Amino acid sequence: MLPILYSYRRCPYAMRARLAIYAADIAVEIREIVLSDKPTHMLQVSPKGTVPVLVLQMGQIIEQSLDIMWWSLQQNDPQDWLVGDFDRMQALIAENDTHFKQALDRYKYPERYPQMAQAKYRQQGEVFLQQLEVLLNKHDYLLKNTASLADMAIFPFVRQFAAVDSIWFQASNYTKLKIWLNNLVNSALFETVMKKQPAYLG
Ligand SMILES: N[C@@H](CCC(=O)N[C@@H](CS)C(=O)NCC(=O)O)C(=O)O
Repeated sequence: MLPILYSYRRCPYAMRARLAIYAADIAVEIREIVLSDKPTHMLQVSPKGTVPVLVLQMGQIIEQSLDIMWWSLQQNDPQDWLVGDFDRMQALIAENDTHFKQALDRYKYPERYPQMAQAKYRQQGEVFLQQLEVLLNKHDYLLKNTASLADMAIFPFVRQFAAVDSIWFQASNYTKLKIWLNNLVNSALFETVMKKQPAYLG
């Protein structure tokens, strides 16, 4: 039996888990869940009810996307995603997962957060985009000239941010960020992890 990955195609956390699993060339059974009808087995092994969840053969459960990335790359890291300044990778990912993700949710669903105008939420998110642009002026990826864990953990979220108003994003001055995002989104690896899967109802 293969390890099982409970996943959701469009979830950026699940995307980054799949990116690491495929990069590490680990065979898994992908179970594409329906968020409104989660499989019983998934909820039994991980009652918090979020994807991704990785169930290993010995019954071990890994239920945070970053832990899944970390576990996968420790098995096999052919593209050297873990090579580099680990503290900086973690700091960037932490910024993504807190302030940037919060701004992204508000920018994406302004009707749920009527306290401020959508443009304000975009400005909040742009603080992070500016930080990334500075780094990408120094090298092709965030920490070096090849991708690291930080790029792979972050770009699915920047992709969502860019897609909220793609005309605005394409017209923006984030020159290097646009190239970076374009390369990652059009990579063979991303194409592979975004292949459609039939829904698993369990
Ligand atoms: N901290 C978690 C966050 C995962 C998460 O929030 N996933 C969302 C989908 S993008 C989810 O499963 N939400 C549950 C729901 O919508 O019912 C991780 O890194 O894996």
